[in-house]
Amino acid sequence: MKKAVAHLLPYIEEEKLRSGDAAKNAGKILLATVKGDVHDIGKNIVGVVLACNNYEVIDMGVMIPADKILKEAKEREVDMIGLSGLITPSLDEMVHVANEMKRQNFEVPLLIGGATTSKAHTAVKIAPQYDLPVVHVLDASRSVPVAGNLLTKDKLVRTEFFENLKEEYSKIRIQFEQKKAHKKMISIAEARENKVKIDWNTTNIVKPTFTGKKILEDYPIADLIPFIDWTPFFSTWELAGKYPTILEDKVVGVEAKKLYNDARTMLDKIVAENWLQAKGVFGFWKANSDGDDIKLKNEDGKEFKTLHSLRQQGKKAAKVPNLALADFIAPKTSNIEDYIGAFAVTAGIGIEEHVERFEKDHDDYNSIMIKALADRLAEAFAEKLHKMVRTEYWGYAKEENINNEGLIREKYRGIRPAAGYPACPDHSEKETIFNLLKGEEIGITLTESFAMLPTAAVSGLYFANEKSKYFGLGKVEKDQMEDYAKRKGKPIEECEKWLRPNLNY
Ligand code: B12
Repeated sequence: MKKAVAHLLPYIEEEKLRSGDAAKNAGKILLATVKGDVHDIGKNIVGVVLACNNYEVIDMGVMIPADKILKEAKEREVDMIGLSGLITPSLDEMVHVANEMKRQNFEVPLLIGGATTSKAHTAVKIAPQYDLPVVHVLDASRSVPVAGNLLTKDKLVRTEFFENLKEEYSKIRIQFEQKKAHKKMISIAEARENKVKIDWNTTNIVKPTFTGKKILEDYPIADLIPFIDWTPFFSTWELAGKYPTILEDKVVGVEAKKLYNDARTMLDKIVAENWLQAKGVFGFWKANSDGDDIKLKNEDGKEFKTLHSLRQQGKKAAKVPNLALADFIAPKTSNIEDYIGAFAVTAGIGIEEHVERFEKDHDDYNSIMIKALADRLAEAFAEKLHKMVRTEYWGYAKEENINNEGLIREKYRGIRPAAGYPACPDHSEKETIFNLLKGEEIGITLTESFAMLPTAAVSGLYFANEKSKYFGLGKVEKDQMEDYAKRKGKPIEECEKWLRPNLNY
């Protein structure tokens, strides 16, 4: 890891020194984050590391449609294409790019990376679309040896690398089919029979202090800093370890401390010179569950919006329920009024001018630093607002007294599942959340893949029930998807697109 970090930092320094140096003869690589996806920190770090290993890197940026990527690749006669993506909808887009590369007779390797990608998905879904090497790369430091093996002048090494890859990926496809075949699943009817049992008559339902939505305009960044979870910050720089112990780590401590000090210095500037603005919108609505759906009601109790939840369908051990988020809201049949909340926050407003300023100076270090900090601040805003909701705005946990460590470990009552996370993997539910909150009023917009802009943004729902907990949906069967599509009033094919990794068929 020290090497990786040592690996990253000197590169970034060196890149600044040598930018524009023509000796980039290891090969020409085109990088892009696919259509509908806004995430670029990961891609940028890969670009810096490859550029410092004498690759000419053409970085097209984010939200790039397949035809544009392939047109640019042809015109620039690149030796390799690299795709990045953070959210599930991007996986289908990567399959589409590979398919188009075959249709257009491309003859260059394809690299796949990003938080949502995996070797399994690449082997099972992307590689079969294209006859040339398609390689999943876990992180930046591995992109160098992979690129080297794929572009080396030594034909033997290239061929051997591709043969080994083909063998490895075909094994993964067989394992995937076997796992799917052996996965013990139950019907959606049985799963609903085994839902979590809550006695609503004895459940203490607290009425929020208001219903409808509230905007937090220009929330003080300084007030968010104490809520920062620093551990993911260090993993962005490929430094593994938990904060704060990582600062004293024998191997990476020195690097971690340098990074942390630079980050604190930049945070001081962000606050003193108002580099970033944080805005949030949140609210509460009367609600009752209706099967696996959650019906929201306006002031006069009329249903006006529906959120759709999915239920775990894997066979569970005795006394273990098959969960769905709707279980945590009182059912209509209980005749008990319950409530649900929703939120969207960002800390990325104003970031562009600073990123442009750093990139103009070929200062990748600070360009990545401000993006990583904006992400941390967005997550900190979500954490702080949830605390204010529990103790004040909704007020179902007024006595709560938890420090930041406890908050990061979710030691509080209630949950804030973010759309796209394992309990609600369907990103398209963000459409309903944003209709409810009017996120555009605070400058957050959705892409066609329901990613949010500014990138440093988080959105989700609030559940107060003391039995509510985070869970992974896991795999679902066709019977539930047919029912889900009917409830959403959408063709099943469209619903399947948003839930591809969860389909067990
Ligand atoms: C930090 C983080 C965030 C940050 C910022 C993310 C970012 N990078 O822009 C914030 C807080 C803003 C965020 C928000 C959200 N997130 Co988030 N996030 C994460 C987290 C914890 C780490 C991702 C990260 O930044 N890693 C650090 C960077 C440097 O790594 P990386 O992007 O993976 O890139 C490295 C490699 O993948 C590789 N690589 C990347 N690209 C490429 C390209 C090529 C060609 C190559 C060779 C290699 C390569 O090299 C890079 C450097 O090593 C992951 C969980 C995880 N452990 O991965 C969840 C995760 C990615 N987030 C998730 C979700 C759902 C969201 C939200 C939709 C939640 C919500 N409803 O608000 C939002 C979306 C925001 C938006 N704008 O639309 C889900 C995605 C699930 C899915 N499959 O769709 C994850 C997987 C969490 C989970 N367990 O479900 N998130």
